[in-house]
Amino acid sequence: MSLLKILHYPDPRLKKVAAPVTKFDNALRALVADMADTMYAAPGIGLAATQVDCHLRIVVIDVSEERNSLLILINAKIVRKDGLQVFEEGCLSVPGIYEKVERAEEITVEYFDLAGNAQTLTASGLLAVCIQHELDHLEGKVFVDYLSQLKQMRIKAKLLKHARADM
Ligand code: K2U
Ligand code: ZN
Repeated sequence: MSLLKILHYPDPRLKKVAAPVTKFDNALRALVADMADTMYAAPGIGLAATQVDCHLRIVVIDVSEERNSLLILINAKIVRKDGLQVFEEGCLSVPGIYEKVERAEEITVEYFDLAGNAQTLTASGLLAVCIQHELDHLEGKVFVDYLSQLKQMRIKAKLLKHARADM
């Protein structure tokens, strides 16, 4: 079990765009295991590789009550979006900040599983929000980017002040 360091906003590495996974090997399996350990320990219901400074298109998610239904999305792409929903989001990279974000209510996602098999998933509700939130991370986007410039400035100032206090 290895816990990885989660980058905190406004770290510029959170803005990097992740590259596709090309090797479905033991190194990938080890990274996914560490990401899952890190997500469960945080605790969170999702984690993107970008957040642990690994810029590959990998996301782990578990929205189950029992915390025993790990979903691994590799090279995921949203191919259909329907409806709208508003959810008060948080983020392991933006500790202590919760803001409403509008996203698609239902999505269809094409991705590869850990064995390299192509899969398709249709999700709605919290799972749809989480998948969209995590795939944003792989594009270098954090949920605060949807907020007003004033709110973004205030959040940046607050988190930078906390970071200095922790030094
Ligand atoms: O990307 C992350 O930081 C993981 C988020 C995923 C998430 C954000 C907003 C909405 C749904 C999922 C963390 O899990 S934030 C913690 C959390 C926990 C339970 C429910 C919602 C958010
Ligand atoms: Zn996040």
